[in-house]
Amino acid sequence: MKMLTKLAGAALAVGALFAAAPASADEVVLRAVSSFQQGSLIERPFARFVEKVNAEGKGLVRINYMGGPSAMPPFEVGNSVSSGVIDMAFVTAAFYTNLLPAGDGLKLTELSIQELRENGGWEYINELHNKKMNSWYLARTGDGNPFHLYVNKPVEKADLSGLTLRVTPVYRAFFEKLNASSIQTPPSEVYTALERGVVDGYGWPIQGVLDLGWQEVTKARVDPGFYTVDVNVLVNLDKWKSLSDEQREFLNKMAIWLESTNAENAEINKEEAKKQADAGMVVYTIEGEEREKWLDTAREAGWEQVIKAAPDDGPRLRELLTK
Ligand code: 173
Repeated sequence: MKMLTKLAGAALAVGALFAAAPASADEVVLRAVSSFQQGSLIERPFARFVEKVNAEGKGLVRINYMGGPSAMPPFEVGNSVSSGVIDMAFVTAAFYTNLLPAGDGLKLTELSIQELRENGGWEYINELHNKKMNSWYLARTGDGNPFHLYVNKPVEKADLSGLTLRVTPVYRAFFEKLNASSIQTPPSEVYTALERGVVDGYGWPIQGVLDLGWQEVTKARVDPGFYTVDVNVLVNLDKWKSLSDEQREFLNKMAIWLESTNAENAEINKEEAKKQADAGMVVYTIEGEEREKWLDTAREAGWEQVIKAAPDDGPRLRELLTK
């Protein structure tokens, strides 16, 4: 909370400095925070979004991008957008399961966000965010970017006995179902946990390992990947309602553009896999029946955790998100 207070203080100071600047009376300024490190691959879509909004929204909407995990602990970002400490958040649902337990299911989607906007899935997800965390579900990034297990000990089968793994809610049910022990940490603690041998591996998407320097302390990636990254743009609901129709339409147009950039992930994934290999990381590929078991366990343990945590909302979410 100390950091939050400092952040709010800094915002006020900056606000005071520019109070006399000639801002258009109709321009709204949205204070935004990312739960992922600025300049990293996971964060890049949001950085591009902010740039585009600020370039094209002059006089209408401006995003004041206040920072990433050094400005606010990632597991606090959901609380902050919900309460209105910030107006906009770039955050994965795994970091706000305290507010929206069903959000854990977003990683389990088998449909793209474009398809979910067609089949009513987006509407339902938005309704859950409105009701449970006072937020508008503006956009989803991450489609086409799967999660993987990364390890420093050999993994040949769908069995993780004897391994202690760093998790978030994304991976916990799956890894534990395959007999791993788990420790939850934010991304900022992964490097040290590996370096000290506190964990034998961790879950993370195909993208971004090298941004964080983890290739230095990681032997191998386990294939296949599983699930789909969801990193979402949320807007505090009171703030969203206070915007004009024109401002909301503009932000929706920007959101659709942001979601269209998900199509770039296939290419980025290839580049990332190559960079990991160039850095000396090897790949353990689980094959045949074990591969089926790996993927089935991921899916079933994932939904089981969602439905247990959100018995009212989980089943409907599963209907809308799966084929
Ligand atoms: O921290 C994590 O491993 C995690 O849950 C996550 C979620 C989305 C994107 C990247 C990481």
